[in-house]
Amino acid sequence: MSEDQKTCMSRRALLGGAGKAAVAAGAIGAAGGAAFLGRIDGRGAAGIDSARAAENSAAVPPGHLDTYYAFYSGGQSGEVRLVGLPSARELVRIPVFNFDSATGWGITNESRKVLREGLPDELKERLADKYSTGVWLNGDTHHPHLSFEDGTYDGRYAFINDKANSRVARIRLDVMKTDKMTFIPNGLAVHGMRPQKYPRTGYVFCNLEHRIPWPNDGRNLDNPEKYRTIMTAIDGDTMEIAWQVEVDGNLDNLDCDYQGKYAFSTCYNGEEAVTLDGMTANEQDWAVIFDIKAIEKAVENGDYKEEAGIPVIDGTHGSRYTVYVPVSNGPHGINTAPDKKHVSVNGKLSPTVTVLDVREFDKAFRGEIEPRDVVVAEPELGLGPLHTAYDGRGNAYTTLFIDSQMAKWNIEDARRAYAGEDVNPIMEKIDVHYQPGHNHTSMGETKEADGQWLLSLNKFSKDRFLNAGPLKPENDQLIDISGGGMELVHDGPTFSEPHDVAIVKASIVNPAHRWSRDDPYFADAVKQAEADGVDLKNDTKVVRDGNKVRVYMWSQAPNYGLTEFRVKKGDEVTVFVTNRDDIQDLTHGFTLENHGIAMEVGPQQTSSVTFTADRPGVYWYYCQWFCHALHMEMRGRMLVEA
Ligand code: CUK
Ligand code: CUA
Repeated sequence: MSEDQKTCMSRRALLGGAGKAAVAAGAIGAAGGAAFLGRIDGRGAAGIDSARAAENSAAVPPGHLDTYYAFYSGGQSGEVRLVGLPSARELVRIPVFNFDSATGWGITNESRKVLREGLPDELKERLADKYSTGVWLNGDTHHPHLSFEDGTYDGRYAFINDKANSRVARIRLDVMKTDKMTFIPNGLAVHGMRPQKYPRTGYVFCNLEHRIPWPNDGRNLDNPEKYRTIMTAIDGDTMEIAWQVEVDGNLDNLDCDYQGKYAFSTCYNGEEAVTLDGMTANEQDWAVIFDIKAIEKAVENGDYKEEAGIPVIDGTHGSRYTVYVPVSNGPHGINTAPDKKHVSVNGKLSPTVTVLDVREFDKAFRGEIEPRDVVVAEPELGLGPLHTAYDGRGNAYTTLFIDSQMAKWNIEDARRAYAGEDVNPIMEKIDVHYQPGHNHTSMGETKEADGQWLLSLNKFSKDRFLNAGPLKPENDQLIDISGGGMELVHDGPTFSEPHDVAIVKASIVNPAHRWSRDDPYFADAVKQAEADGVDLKNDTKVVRDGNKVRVYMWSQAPNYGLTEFRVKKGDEVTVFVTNRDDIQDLTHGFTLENHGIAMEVGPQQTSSVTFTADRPGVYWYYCQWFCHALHMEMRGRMLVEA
């Protein structure tokens, strides 16, 4: 526990209240803080009216730390956001598939290397001609999930899908940077995605939602019956694709078990149609279960064909690697409970959630029971169930999109009702505002679900905030579930659809304060410097190599190692900046005026950027992160000779 957390704990004890309900009022989030801030006015937590404080258990006083990290997807912004909970204070944004002006993501050589890995091979060379960017700069992130070991988070990585451009990325939690990106062929729209929970991650399972012809080369445009799609397993350690499984229908969301044996997905288009009417025509769709061990054996034994260089196993109807469990038309979310037994398949078009028992899956694969016999409950909850979260006490919370409600229900009671007993599994419903999609509980997708907090990610905010124009924010609502009920404690506007979020105990994530000098993230720069005989931390040097010029400089508040460098018109210039400041929070930058260039250079980090000096003249570069009283003076000139 950090010093700050200790202080926080002791203050809590001082207040003498019951747990977090007694934490004093304070800033309650990025948007909602102002009203409460006035109550703090430097008196410290002890000076606060505790009755008022108890009104809002989401309050975290200024200077105090949150107890959870929330990893939000950024939806169609293509990024991931790091937020502290319960205050809902946004900490940083982590650029992934998007372009980011602040950090130079999409500009620096280090980020472009990662982004280029996420291009399909056939575009790696061609894209540079077609678009000046040379990389894709949009994405659509939906499902942030952290790496696991033995059923709980291990603090190494976060993974995130890109529905827009069929990619999966990995974020290193030590530096909160995207370090790998994988493009997935043989389908379109990477949607459902989960890391393996046991024994560790391991695989990252990814669904491709939209069917396309194989090969997708123009010969089968008008023959949807020839379209196919696949589930993909990526190796989370190498980010290489391990194998794929072809399925019938399509693949929406995905989860996996706590035993390391099965992954399972929802399918809303068993019809394999290409129009809305077609996709919703049948009364039933299904959830498909994948037998991971059997698939691994199939790969070992060569029971596959190769598509785009990847082993593709046949998992269509009749395959021994899959079981198709019929459920009502159009299921959506699929969520494994922390009890390690139950899986909720959320009905979407049906008012029900279909509960599967993973302990029955072996029998279904052996053909001893019918696929549908793995269903052990099917409570009717309300209209538009999309996703389910859990509190670790045997209860489930399901979002009802159409009803704009959160339904709390008990899993055992739902089983008893399904078995014919006269019990109502629904415990409580509350209104949320409005149209919830995903929800998530603190540690709720791990075996350590702690039943403290529930987030409802609502697609519409309507009248809940100041009118921001035609494009309004979403509304993410924080619900306190620690007391056994559901108490709505905070509204938080979010922009550009965070579909999903993972809420993680703060102690599990341990980011660094500074970069390590031998970090692989900028190893290429270090290697180039060695070849040029440059000590990055101590030398400044301009190396000419034909019309390639490499400029090396360090930064140390408020100075650059070089206050000018001289190149010729037409030179391909690479600038390396190494921040030799070792002080926490002392980030510098390098912005080159009128060249579209900016980069972040964190403590002990090296960043580099390559561009063509195509216009003679004087161009200033300056530091764009306010680092020192003389920050404005931290600048230098690039002199471009005609
Ligand atoms: S999906 Cu968005 S509400 Cu992409 Cu997880 Cu369900
Ligand atoms: Cu360095 Cu501002």
